[in-house]
Amino acid sequence: MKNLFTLCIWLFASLVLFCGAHTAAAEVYTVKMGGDNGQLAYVPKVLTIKVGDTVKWVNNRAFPHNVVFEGQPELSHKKLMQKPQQEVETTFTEPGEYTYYCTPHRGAGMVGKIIVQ
Ligand SMILES: [Cu+2]
Repeated sequence: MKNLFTLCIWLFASLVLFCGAHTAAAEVYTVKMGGDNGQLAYVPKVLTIKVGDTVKWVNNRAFPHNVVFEGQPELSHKKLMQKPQQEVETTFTEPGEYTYYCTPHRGAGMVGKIIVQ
């Protein structure tokens, strides 16, 4: 009887741990478009996240900007953002390294990378 009780406790604890691990909240990370000093850059330039996390790009300075992952329209936001604090977001569901750029400022070095682990 005592063993059965122990088993039940163990099963319950395992269930709680298992569910907890699978409902761990996905994070939302913010990338500024345009440095605070007006620099044509994504800040941070390289961002490491986990599968299921979301990246939110927010218009900061020197816009218009956009977010283009070459060959991956489902991740991209090609429409130029003209308004202050305008934002777009993408949720990443596959691990990998994703480089992206801003169409008008690519030549000026406005490129970024999302590393999804
Ligand atoms: Cu730009």
